[in-house]
Amino acid sequence: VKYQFPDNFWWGSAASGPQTEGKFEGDGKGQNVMDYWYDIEPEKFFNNVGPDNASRFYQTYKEDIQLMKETGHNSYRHSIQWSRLIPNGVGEVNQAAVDYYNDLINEMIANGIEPFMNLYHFDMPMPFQEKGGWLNRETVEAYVVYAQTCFELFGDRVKKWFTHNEPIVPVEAGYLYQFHYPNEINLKHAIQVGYHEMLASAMAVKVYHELKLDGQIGIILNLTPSYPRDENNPEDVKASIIADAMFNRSFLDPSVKGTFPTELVDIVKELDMMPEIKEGDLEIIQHNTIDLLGINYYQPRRVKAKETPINHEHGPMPEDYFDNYEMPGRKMNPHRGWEIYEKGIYDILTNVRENYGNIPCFISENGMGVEGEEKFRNAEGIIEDDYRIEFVSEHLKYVHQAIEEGTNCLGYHMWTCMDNWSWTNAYKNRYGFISVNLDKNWERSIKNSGRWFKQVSDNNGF
Ligand code: BGP
Repeated sequence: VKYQFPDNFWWGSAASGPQTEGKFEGDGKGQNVMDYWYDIEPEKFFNNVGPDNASRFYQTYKEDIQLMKETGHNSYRHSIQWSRLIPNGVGEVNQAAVDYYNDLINEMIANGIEPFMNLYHFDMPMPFQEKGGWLNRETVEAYVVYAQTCFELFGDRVKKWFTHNEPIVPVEAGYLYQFHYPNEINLKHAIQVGYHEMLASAMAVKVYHELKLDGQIGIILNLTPSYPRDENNPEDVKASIIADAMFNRSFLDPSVKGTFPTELVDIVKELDMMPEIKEGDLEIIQHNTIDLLGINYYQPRRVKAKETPINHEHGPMPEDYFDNYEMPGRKMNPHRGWEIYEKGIYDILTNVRENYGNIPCFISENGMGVEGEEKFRNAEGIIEDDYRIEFVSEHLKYVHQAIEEGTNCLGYHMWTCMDNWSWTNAYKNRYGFISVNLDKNWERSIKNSGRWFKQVSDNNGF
């Protein structure tokens, strides 16, 4: 073994309730925003495949947990579906959901897989979406009640909790770049939504700590290191600092340090777009920082000083402050159109060590989306995804280096365990260690990468 990882390193993968369980309203689940959007605009979803066609984990989790074992998982992240547990968002708790989550958690533990539970993965209960979703302060209050319900029901066994997955995504997707409902372009709304998500997170952290449940609570952030076109050009560097403040530090700073970056606050004030902040909010954010940081890393952001004219059509936008830079020669994933830059993971981990008090952290998502993966299935029916093995091992080398240099990184979770449904992309990009054959009744089979990962986990390195 050349790259040996620390003892008790977390090897596993991540997924979410909405992407794996499916809609299955039969068991008392309420409607969430994705279910609703699919009902009204199915054509927005790749091949018209919606959330009711997720990978059926709700029915097959027992068998799926065996496959997790066979692929070396000692931990796995799932998310509780708010609208499954509390169908109207507030009020009555759905007993079928309590039974299901209890059984899921117990089954994982019995099989040596530590459950990591996330509370929010883009799945706003519809009764709250109708009132504006995260725009509305009432959602924050309801979310905190939901969080407390989860801690009280499952917190005796679940020791790793997360308040949100990628809170920047509802901001970007719903209110800036139009890839999730409600499809707006409205920076003022985007800022309010982000602020409320952050406040809700701090309030949930507070409740969790008050319950003294002997576990850790954190947040999962997709961090995209912002590299300037030219490090010696102060205008490029300034653009990269602003992009970093907007897309990374906007959640990273308040989550870990309890404060918002001044670069961002200055811009928001200048635009006269300060969110509604109630008395005492900022103290809550300041005093209720996280115990554990989950880092999702897929690709970096490359920026340069603004050169193109500002587009005023929709009012102010983040891109008024920088231009994206398509660096010549950068390595691209030909399938997903995302840059592959392995060293980015090291840069993030180093930044967390140097500038965020070396808070305990782990890689909570990293992975390679591939279209048309069926063509790599061999005669034995196994998908030969050696590109994924290379992708993961090249990233792991940098994780290893950061740990050697002192970063407190405790694990690596790939996105994802088994191919799953992904928002508007549905099943277009496959990410799993395990394939799901949609033409063969959702049949599962372990890919080459899953077999490889088992060895990595068994050897605690590679
Ligand atoms: C992350 C999300 C996941 C998943 C993944 C892959 O940002 O946390 O939920 O969607 O991206 O995304 P896609 O299938 O669009 O390539």
